[in-house]
Amino acid sequence: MRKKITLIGAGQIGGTLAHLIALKELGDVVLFDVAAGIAKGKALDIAQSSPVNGFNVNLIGTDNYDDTKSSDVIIITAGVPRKPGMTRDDLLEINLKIIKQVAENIKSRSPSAFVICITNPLDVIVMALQKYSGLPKNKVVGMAGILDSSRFIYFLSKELKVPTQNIKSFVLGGHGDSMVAMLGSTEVNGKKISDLVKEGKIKQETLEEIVERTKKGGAEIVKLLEKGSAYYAPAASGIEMAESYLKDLKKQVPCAAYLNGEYGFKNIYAGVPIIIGKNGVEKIIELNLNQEEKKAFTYSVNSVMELYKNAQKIDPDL
Ligand code: A3D
Repeated sequence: MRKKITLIGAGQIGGTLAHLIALKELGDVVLFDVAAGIAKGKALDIAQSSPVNGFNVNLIGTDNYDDTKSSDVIIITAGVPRKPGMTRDDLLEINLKIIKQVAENIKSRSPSAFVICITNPLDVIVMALQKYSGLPKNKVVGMAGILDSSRFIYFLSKELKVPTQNIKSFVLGGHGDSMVAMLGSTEVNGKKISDLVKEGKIKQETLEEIVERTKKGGAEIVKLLEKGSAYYAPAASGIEMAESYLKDLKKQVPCAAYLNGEYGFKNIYAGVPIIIGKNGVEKIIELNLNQEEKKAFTYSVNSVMELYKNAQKIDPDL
């Protein structure tokens, strides 16, 4: 039987997710949005491309949560994106309310689903989603690290004129301006990035500029688009997580996962490398961070904790 994938939020990312799921035939798609017309229109539009693209999955649009019942995977993008000049944290109050409603509806209809959250501010929203829904912590994860890492690798590949496939790196911590590019684990054609700096292949300041551009990668696109935020790369990143779960690929990917003592933190979601397989988050990989990375990671997780305290002030249920 085909898997059932529900997308809560049929906006820019939701629509792109639906299209990718159909093209990859990952499962049948339920596109849910409070704006029913958008969900129905996008589902119908994508379904009408099936004769051309040759995929065989069902797509429906709806504003009725009953249609989402017994989903295998749920990807949440419901909420408001940034406008130019806004930080992700500015979205907290409005998106928290939305996520509470979404969580209650998931809990009652799809308690066994693997749930991927994309709504910002990511780390705090995914933590709130887990609390509100009561779903197991290994089944509720946030998408951010794959996107941030992908941006970093792309910028490096352009600078070094090396195919992206030949670069290994990842970005950890919270999905905000304090995210941490793991330079100590960054390799280009199997060589450490620090060796490339020593050899003069890339200047230290250029590398720092790329790290900065990665941190502000989302804002750069918000500014260019003028309306809305990035959606192609965020959707592709969410799909990588869903696919690893559905096909039990056990990929190692950086995601916002619940920490229970790993990296010295407890009771908080933050971006770390995890293994995603048929059981959801099957393992959290603990990397050996150098002093500088440890400091930056701690700072980043502390900023997530601070923002979570603000969320608790907004809603004492948290
Ligand atoms: P957008 O195109 O505005 O789509 C959001 C959709 O959510 C709209 O169609 C709304 O109608 C719908 N919606 C609003 N309230 C509800 C509700 N209560 N229930 C169901 N649907 C609702 O935004 P988008 O798709 O561009 O972005 C969605 C979210 O993802 C935003 O919060 C962004 O900030 C976030 N985002 C996160 C990343 C990460 O890397 C974590 C990257 C890019 C965007």
